[in-house]
Amino acid sequence: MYTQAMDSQPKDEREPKAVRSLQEVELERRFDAKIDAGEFIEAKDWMPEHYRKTLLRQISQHAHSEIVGMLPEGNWITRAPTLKRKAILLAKVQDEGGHGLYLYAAAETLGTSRDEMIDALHAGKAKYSSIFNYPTLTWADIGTIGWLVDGAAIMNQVPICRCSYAPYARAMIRICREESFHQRQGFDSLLTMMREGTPEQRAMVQDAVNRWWWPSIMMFGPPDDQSPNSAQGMRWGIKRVSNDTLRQRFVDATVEQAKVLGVTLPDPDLKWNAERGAHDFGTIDWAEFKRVIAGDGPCNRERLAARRKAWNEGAWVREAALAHARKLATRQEAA
Ligand code: FAQ
Repeated sequence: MYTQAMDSQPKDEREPKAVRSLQEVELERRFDAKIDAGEFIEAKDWMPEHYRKTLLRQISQHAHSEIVGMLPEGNWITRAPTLKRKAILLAKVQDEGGHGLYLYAAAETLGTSRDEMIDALHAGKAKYSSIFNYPTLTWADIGTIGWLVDGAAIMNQVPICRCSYAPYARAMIRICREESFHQRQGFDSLLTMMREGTPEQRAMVQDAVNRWWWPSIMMFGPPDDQSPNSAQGMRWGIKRVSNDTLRQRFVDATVEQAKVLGVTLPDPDLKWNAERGAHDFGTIDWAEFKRVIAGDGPCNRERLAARRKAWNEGAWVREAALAHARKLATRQEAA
């Protein structure tokens, strides 16, 4: 069970100690040797406190992103243009909810309960991906999210299937399979509009691509030389590939897909650099990125308000489930 390791240590024992015992030094030596040998760490294995906290931060942020990420797309379920597109979108949004649940369960193995993580999100203390703070203005935004946002998510998440923490790596294998369907359905929706649509529909796709391109390439996080968590994350095998390398891979793959779609990526500096064997691209507006992750993006307040409302309105379901569980336990005790 994912929750076996939960609260197995009292909180004060998890705080870093100034003086480490010989036993702890030896445990850390063995842990480092396991990481160096490319072995996985399981929930019940000893791990340094900083490793546990780093994972908890990343996995819970990732879980929150999946759950908040349901909102911009969920907004379009009732307005999908055909039954086929509606069924696809419903399945996709449900998948994102499922991804959030696998990830909260993986994070719980590190000793923090789902309620604590959700409280941190609702209090505005926990981060979630910057990308979900942008609005979905037209139906073309839905295809564009699938193509660009899920495309960026896959690029970032495939290496996490080899993360050193096994419960996270296992969750990511299933998530990546589903993300791949998400990317394909987005591309397919845009291709239909570009090939079979009216000039207005084609213009709608181009407008959506213009608005989502830069936020999508921000998803990979700050440049490597300004990424405070990267060095240690790479050392521990939590991160396998750097923010800038993944961003570059995404740009290179997407340029070719944009040609097939017949859309222009909104960057006049985007061009092939034969010497580097990669595309050069323009300067990312990091001031905008910082504003969005600090809570001041176009939809931050709306997203958190929607999450809090859903949580409050779902209280009766949680209470009923707990009451049912208590009733069953009492019956089993009596039997
Ligand atoms: N947004 O030192 P680094 C999806 C923060 S899921 C907000 O480089 P790290 C599926 C970072 O947390 C999308 N904050 O950090 C879907 C750190 O802050 P902290 C989510 C960001 O952890 C599709 C600070 O900046 N994916 O899309 C962002 O080494 C469609 C410094 O950054 C994941 O979470 C950002 N974009 O690298 C769902 C994947 N970037 O915590 C619905 C797992 C950075 O120190 C619809 N996570 N920050 O206060 C990761 O791979 C990493 O955590 C990174 C950041 C790469 C996101």
